[in-house]
Amino acid sequence: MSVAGSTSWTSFIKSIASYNGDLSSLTAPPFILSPVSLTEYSEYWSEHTDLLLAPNFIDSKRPDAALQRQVAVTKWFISTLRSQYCSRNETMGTEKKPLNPFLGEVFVGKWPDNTRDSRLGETILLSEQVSHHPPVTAYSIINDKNKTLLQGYNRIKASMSPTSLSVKQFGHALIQYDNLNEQYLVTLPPLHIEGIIVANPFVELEGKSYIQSSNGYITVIEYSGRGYFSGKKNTFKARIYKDSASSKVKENAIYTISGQWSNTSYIREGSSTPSSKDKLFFDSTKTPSQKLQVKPLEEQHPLESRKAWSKVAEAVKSGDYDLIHTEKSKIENYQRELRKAELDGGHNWGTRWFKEIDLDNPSTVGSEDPLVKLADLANLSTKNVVSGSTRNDKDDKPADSKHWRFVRELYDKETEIKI
Ligand code: HCR
Repeated sequence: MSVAGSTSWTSFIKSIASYNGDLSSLTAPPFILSPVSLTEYSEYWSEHTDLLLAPNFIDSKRPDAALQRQVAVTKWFISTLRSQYCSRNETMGTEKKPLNPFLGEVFVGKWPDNTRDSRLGETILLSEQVSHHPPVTAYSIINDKNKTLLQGYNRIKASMSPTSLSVKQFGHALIQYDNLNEQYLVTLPPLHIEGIIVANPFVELEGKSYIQSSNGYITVIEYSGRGYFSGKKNTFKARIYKDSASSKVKENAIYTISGQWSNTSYIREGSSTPSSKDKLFFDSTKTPSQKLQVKPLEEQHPLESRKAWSKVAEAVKSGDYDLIHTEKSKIENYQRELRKAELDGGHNWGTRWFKEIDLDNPSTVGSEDPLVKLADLANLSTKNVVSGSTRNDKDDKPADSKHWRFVRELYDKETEIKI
């Protein structure tokens, strides 16, 4: 790194010290900026559409069909992690600071069915920045052919320790397999960014996340970085239990899966740790992700991420700091004007496809929200707290019970944004 580069890196590290999850407070040198907005990250949930839809194709007459669906959902979830947490390192060399989405920004696209028998059908992604302070991205992944819907939202809270940035995720994902009348709650793992001091940042997952099925089955996934389980990076151990009560004792596990989410993992029955002699569970190196198909820029609406950020993205790619600043300021100033006009006119920005529900206020909820039943089964908090907080644990602090939900009718009425 040049002397100039290292100087701006030092001021970046200083700005990180007070970073709380609001990307606008981070002044990063150009080489650490990504030309991609955070609204695009929602795509990572379904780059293995076949695995997301797989539970629909498990023979429901099998006596262990529900358990095999839990295994399938676990496999899908593990398959998402490489894109979610490694893809910037793989495509751009290191983790990068994404563009900070503006309120109302959307990112949409589709995964066409590429199977010979067309059994998957088309899957679409709707991602929307539903809040700017604090930044919240909500998304919905819809496959009508198999009556499958994955929806969720996330926001982050960050804090700097002496050498790494610690990130807690708020929000969750919910999957509905309507043909199976089955729902799943997926919680989001904590993470930290290592390698900041040496200007080579990368993500390590930590702690736990859960996948709770409406059938009772629960998968408990424990993450560790380099060293803890096996000396290898990006390792995890997932155990599938009959229900949350039996998950209190590891020996009750029906299946144990272990390995690297960015590489290979193995599965075996029972609670002992599988090795490479056991059955291969997932090999992310041999399972290429299917990229979302996004319309060319000329066909995009001004609120669509790539269209809105195109000039900034070009400036980032060419490393032109002044131009990045000029183009970003245009977007930010326009957003400020919009907010002021809304304030003057006495109305708020209306979100497009998502609405905020408040579990403490039944009139906002409609029919029963799946989170209530699933969090109950998993003994997880239904409050707006760190994702995966168990009831009454240290992160289940006094908080509201507001969550973002997809409203299908709003999308059905959409006339401006085309997929
Ligand atoms: C923490 C992070 C922004 C948030 C990103 C999230 C949590 C967003 C939701 C996705 O579903 C999952 C996800 C994956 C990313 O790994 C995570 C990002 C990693 C880095 C980025 C920081 C804000 C970047 C800080 C700047 C770095 C270079 C030190």
